Amino acid sequence: MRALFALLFLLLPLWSFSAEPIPPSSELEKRRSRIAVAEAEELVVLIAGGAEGEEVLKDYEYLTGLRSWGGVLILEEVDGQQRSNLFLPPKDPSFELWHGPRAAPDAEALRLTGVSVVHPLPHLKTWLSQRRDQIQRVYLASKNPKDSPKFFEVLKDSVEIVPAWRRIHPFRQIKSEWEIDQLRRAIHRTHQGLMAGAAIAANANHEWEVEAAIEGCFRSLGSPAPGFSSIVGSGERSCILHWQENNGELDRDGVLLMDVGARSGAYTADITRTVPVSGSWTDRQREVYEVVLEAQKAGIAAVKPGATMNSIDAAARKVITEAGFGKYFPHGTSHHVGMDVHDVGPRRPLAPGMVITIEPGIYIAEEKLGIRIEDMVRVTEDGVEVLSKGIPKSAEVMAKWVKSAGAVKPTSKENPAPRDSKNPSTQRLR
Ligand SMILES: [Mn+2]
Repeated sequence: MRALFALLFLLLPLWSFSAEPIPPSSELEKRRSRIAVAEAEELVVLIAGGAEGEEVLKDYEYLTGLRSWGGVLILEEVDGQQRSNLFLPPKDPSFELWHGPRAAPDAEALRLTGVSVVHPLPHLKTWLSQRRDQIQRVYLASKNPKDSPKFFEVLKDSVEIVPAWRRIHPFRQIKSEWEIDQLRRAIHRTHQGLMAGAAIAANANHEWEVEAAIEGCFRSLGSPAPGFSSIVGSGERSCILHWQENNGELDRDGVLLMDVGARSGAYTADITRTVPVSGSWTDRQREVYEVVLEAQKAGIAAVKPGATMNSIDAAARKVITEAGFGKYFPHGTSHHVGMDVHDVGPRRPLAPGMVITIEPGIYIAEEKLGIRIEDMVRVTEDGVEVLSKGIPKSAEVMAKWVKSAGAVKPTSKENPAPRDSKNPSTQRLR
């Protein structure tokens, strides 16, 4: 029996080492099919990069689903059809000794990615030289600027190199149902982490203890890593917009601001909740909290196709300004979120499938009082869906989260939130 299990284990494809989902090949094919190039004259070239402690180029992962280092994806047009060429490093036992299995140029890579052809990476130079006389323009994405001469020395000097994001990001900005599912999973994990962080606040003395509780919860639920450096600030540090040192003492009479995001695979959540460290709001804290909450709801209500980041910001800002706190709201209200916490542009009116944050805040440094409330929303055909609507945000529940110290146990059950039916600064927050 044990031998049978060992055999089954050996037969598992290398990707099954990853519990995190990768996109089905049909999804990847759909993504690639939107990227058109001129036949014979143009190529889209994505160089994965990657190294120890460094992830691959996001646009490469977006179009291949692969996270292993060293691949190159080239899209070309042949006989009116897109042909996708994936160049992968040959299987290398010495690489795998140090870093584990990685995608190799074989039938399994072909099946998982759905590309037209998989080539061994050493064939790349010959492949390019065969197209030397025709190629006029290359849409290139690479993490390393030195890649350009290295890969294109075989092409003519006159070849125009254009950033590939122009061809990719307008589509990456629109999230598919599969991607929305990933974001829901990341949001669920973030919900659990925020509760764990609030619950420990009553018994902790330092921001790092809260950070550890949050990130420990994320990891225990399978998040590969936090989607960005956690912001955990109490007292005066609640007013530092990107406070990431998280090394201060908890202000027992103050607030605790937690701006964090777990991941699901390549996708990150980005949610902020602010709680009273003591488990009880002061009147002043409560007053400011209610203004931010009202502003956040106004921002959410302004989301619909055709709205802009500016119009949403204006809706949220109006509430804060009219309440007399205008000068204490020094950042923009929204940014796109997806594979990157500040996900790709371009800046344009909102369209169905875009996912953005709504995160107004009021930061009164002289009172050591900073409050931000951040949710993630999806633009729908007729309005907005709050993807993080399962995460409470009322002042009452925020206080209860702290008071219930010890009672909140992270759950490993994946339980995404139910679906909803229904400019002073442009600086973006996390
Ligand atoms: Mn954010």
